[in-house]
Amino acid sequence: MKHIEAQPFNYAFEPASTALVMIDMQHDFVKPRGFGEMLGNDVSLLEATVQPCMRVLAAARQARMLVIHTREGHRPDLSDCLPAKLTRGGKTFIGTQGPMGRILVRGEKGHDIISELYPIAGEPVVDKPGKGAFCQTDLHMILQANGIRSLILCGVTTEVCVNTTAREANDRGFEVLIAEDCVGSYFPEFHRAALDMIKAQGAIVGWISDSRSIISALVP
Ligand code: TIU
Repeated sequence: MKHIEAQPFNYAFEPASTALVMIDMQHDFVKPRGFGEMLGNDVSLLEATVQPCMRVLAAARQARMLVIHTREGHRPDLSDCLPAKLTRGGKTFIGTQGPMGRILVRGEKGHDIISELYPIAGEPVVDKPGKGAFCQTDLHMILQANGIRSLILCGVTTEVCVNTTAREANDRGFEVLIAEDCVGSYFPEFHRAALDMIKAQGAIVGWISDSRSIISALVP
């Protein structure tokens, strides 16, 4: 068993049964002129996560861990986008034409993962229509087929897709660790509160650590 320094207490894991899940590191959330910015957010707040994410991704690859990438988005005909989601934000953004193609539509540049963190051969990419990565996807089956019991989460945004996925995973019996400098939010106060909620009450949802501690456990 290996250990990562974490809160509220150290996180025990075996690399062979642990997956790194990179959540929604897509142009539409991280870069200017995408979905995040159209919703009125300052996307530069998410840029700080890219470098630490790159370091954790490299360490996970070196440790031969399973790496999974997720992307939030929809079919071009939007048949998998529920009306309630389509009109959130007070306006229809999803599916409209933006500078990086149609917003949050699969196959468009805005929907794809940023080049710094691009998947390599053998790393499953899970396309998800919702905020949680388990909702209407084959993620659970991929984890089970690979004997995964522990998840290290990176990505955006802390209180939306990362938090929803952490809760879904915890309820399915996975041990979830979030790398705090590898997750980001458009709202610093939500970021902090979202992380505090995960680790409260003796890791009620999971553990919080950082890229440095994770990397030193993965590639000592
Ligand atoms: N808006 C926001 O904070 N997030 C999302 O819509 N999706 C993800 O977090 N990926």
